[in-house]
Amino acid sequence: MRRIFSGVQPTGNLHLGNYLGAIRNWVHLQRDYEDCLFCVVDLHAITVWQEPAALRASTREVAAAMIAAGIDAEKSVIFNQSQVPAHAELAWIFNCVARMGWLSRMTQFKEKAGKNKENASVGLFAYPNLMAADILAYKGTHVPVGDDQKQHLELARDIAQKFNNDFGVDFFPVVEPLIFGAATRVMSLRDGTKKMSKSDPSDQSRITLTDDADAIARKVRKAKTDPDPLPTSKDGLEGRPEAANLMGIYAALAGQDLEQVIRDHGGHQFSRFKQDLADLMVDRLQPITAEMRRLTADTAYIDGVLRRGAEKARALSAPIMAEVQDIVGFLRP
Ligand code: AQP
Repeated sequence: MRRIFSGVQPTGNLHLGNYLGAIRNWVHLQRDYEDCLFCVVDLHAITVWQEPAALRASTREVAAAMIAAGIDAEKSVIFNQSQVPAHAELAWIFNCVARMGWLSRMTQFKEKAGKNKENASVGLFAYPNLMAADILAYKGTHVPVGDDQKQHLELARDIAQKFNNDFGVDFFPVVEPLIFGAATRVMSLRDGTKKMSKSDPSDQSRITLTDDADAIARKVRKAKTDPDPLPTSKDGLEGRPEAANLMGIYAALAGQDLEQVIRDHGGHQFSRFKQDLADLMVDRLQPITAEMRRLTADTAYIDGVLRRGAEKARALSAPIMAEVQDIVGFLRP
């Protein structure tokens, strides 16, 4: 059985990286895979402080973005993580399977906790165990994510294998990451060596899915570049992270490969290319933004989608969790 699972955190500032690296790929995958679960991972979000009202609003906004981008809410299961107890339950079991050493090597924890590790939440440290539980509570087999999640998925595979070994079972599948598309790692518009991210303090560093056409044009115009014209070959992108990022974004949005973008725009000044890129971005993103706004305002509809999704997700995870309990030795009187 092949089953897709993936998620996005409702932490605000949903951006072009989340769209090109994840959500847009999900839209394509739901055509090929019968079974797709797309989750608004609110339990993950609270590993760093979230204002409760903002968390609720972002949860609806992320669900609206998925639907506006083309996820079919009837065919795929869209839900928020906290409404399915299996996630937290299995995460606890995985807390007891995964080793401290494994989690200590996770680069995302090191980046997010920064110098002040003592003050980071325990949840932030154990985050990858919850991510493994998200997938394996449904025996998910394929996980489409951006490049930054590769290490966490390798850990999910290790956890599944250790669980199977420890209990002498062949129960959890080996999870396959699906990392594809022309923009698996969209970089910041202010620094081509840093990932575009929701938590970057500069709003100029990212294109968000709520930006209007003017904001998109302004941010692209102000994006950091170098003084040279665009390269005329792929080798010419070496050592030019900003050029590589903007050309990669163009390729992903236009549905072209990078070679084509280099053929069409190589030798142009950045000012000209930025105008083309902004026009393309507005053309591709504005219909999604408009639909997302409309859906976000219709809270009854969004809540209905999430409620029905959670019911389906609970039904899918319940028999798997019952088997997990039997394997672990929890008495089910
Ligand atoms: N810059 C990116 N390029 C490509 N894909 C990306 N993703 C995130 N950033 C990029 C992918 O988006 C999906 C959802 O991500 P998430 O909501 O779980 O959060 P994240 O990866 O922590 O996103 P941010 O923006 O980087 O948040 P902060 O600032 O909180 O760290 C994932 O599939 C991810 O790979």
